[in-house]
Amino acid sequence: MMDHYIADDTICAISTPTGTGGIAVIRVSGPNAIGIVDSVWKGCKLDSVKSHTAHLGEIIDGDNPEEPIDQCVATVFRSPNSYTGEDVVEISVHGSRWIQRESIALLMRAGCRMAQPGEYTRRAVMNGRMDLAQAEGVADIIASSSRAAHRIAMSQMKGSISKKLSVLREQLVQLSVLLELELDFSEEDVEFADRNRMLHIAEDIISELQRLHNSFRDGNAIKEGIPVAIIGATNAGKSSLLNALLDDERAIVSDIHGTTRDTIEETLEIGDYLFRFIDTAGLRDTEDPIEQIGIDRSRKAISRSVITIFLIDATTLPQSKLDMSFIKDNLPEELLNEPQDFHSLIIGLNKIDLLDNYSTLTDDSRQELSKVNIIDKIPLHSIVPVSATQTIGITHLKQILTDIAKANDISGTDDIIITNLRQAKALKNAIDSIQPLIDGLKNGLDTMLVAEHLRETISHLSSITGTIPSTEILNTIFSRFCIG
Ligand SMILES: Nc1nc2c(ncn2[C@@H]2O[C@H](COP(=O)(O)OP(=O)(O)OP(=O)(O)O)[C@@H](O)[C@H]2O)c(=O)[nH]1
Ligand SMILES: [Mg+2]
Repeated sequence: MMDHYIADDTICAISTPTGTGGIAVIRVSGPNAIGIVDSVWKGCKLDSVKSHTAHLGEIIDGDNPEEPIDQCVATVFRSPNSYTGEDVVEISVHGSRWIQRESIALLMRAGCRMAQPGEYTRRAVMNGRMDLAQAEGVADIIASSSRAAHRIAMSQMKGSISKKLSVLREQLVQLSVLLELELDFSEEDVEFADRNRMLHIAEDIISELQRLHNSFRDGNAIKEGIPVAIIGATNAGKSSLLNALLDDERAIVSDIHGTTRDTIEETLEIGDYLFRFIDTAGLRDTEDPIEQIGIDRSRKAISRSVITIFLIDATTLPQSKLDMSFIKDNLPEELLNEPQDFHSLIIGLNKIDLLDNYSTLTDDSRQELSKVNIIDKIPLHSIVPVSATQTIGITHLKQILTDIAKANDISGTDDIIITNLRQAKALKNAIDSIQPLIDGLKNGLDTMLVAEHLRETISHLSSITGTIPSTEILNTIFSRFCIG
């Protein structure tokens, strides 16, 4: 079992980013952590100090005791009250590359092994300091690049998903115990678990699991960047818009129609959110098979996006006036066929620097927008006049994007959110195995089979928090860590 995991070696690594810094932290963890650091330490004997205390001293190479490597602070955490659950010493050295390199080399000569990515957290899981979902939260916190992503990861690290699932799991375990009893007394034809009550509980649980599973799309968008597809006809200025948003010459721009052949993705943090912009190949009829592949990818990008910017070259508008029926006629079919619950549509009118009636166009868009807020079931959020090359209206467009993100933000609610593919898959498996349980209960299925479905559901739920983690699951999760 996990609580009895004892590593036989002591690991060390630099836990701060590579490079030079004011301070670098070297973390040493394992059964011999304190002894090993003591053997290279000049100062008070760390073996005799209290847990959770910090001590000034020097790191000394025994072969060259006259020349200390650094003056530094060692903080001692005794097992089991440390991050890993083992004895841990954290040494804060001055952050020169030389000091970091020499200190690690010295610790390794004294008996440490270099830690693998994620090994500290892995040991924490093995020692029951946290469960797998929490460990995934740690990886997400280290990787989080926006406030919203950080908020979700924090809640996961503190165990919100684990608590929720353990309540659901506990209910199922109790039912399972009753069913097993029934099976033991099968000859006597007794019913310990009231079938109606079971059905009730199973239905409550499946709807909760479904809610959690549905949160994955939004949760993952917050973590990986909210996907925003930029689509439209060739030469509308899509790549120019991407460059203007990023303030970088990322995509090739030219007046040749069909310049962008493949989708280009770039992330950008705006306000509290991370967005993932997808520049696409311009939509047009083409004989060119390569261009056709690109266009197919553009259409797919629509279905992967949460926000779609449909960009129109405003100089192609009839009489350069905003004409909603013209826009509607030119909307790509894929957008109209998409399930609309996730989509917000922004219509961008580009190249307004080339128009004389730029201000009337702006007024028209405001007026049209107040009349139309839905085009064929797609919620039309805004009509924005911009100039990608003259960077007019870009700040406004960014504001609109964060407004949409904020309006749909689930990270600030108390609801628990799944952001992790492994967890989403396990939830799906649990849902798939609880459904036949529900059907079975309705149709008076044999106790033996009901019990089997129940066991399967419990095992899928357990795999999320890793009540019984397999080596394979552990390896997959910790291979995602770069540090920690
Ligand atoms: N005057 C003006 N020209 C623009 C603006 N935006 C883009 N252009 C020009 O329009 C041409 C096409 O721009 P792109 O960004 O390559 O257009 P695209 O939509 O990516 O085109 P494809 O990749 O072929 O689908 C280029 O010559 C740009 O310089 C703008 O706001 N004003
Ligand atoms: Mg392009």
